[in-house]
Amino acid sequence: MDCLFCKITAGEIPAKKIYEDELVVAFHDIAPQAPVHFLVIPKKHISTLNDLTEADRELAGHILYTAQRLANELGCEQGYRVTMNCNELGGQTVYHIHMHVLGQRQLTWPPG
Ligand code: D5M
Repeated sequence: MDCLFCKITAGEIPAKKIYEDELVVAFHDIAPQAPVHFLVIPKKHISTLNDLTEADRELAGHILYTAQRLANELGCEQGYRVTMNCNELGGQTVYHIHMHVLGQRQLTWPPG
């Protein structure tokens, strides 16, 4: 499968990895939108949030928990944002689900 994030998971494309376990990988975003901006992805290929199934409930929780843990480890304890863009109108450009974690600047609302 020609998937950028599967290739990062497999080590075929380099990334600045922060964390990895049997279920997820976290790495710095290549185009950071904040002083801290990293992505948490499942190793399993799931194209969009709409493709999550009942069987992925634990994995989805693990992605969120990993995001929280790493955000705090990277100095975002004063606040941060997690985002998952879904499909074209949601702003998704890479079709392997990923949770953005942004921190260490004042984030505003609503997003664009
Ligand atoms: O976000 C896709 C994100 O993926 C976007 O913020 C850039 C990032 N990206 C793209 N290629 C790479 C590589 N090679 N390393 C690290 N980060 C990358 P989306 O929510 O789909 O718009």
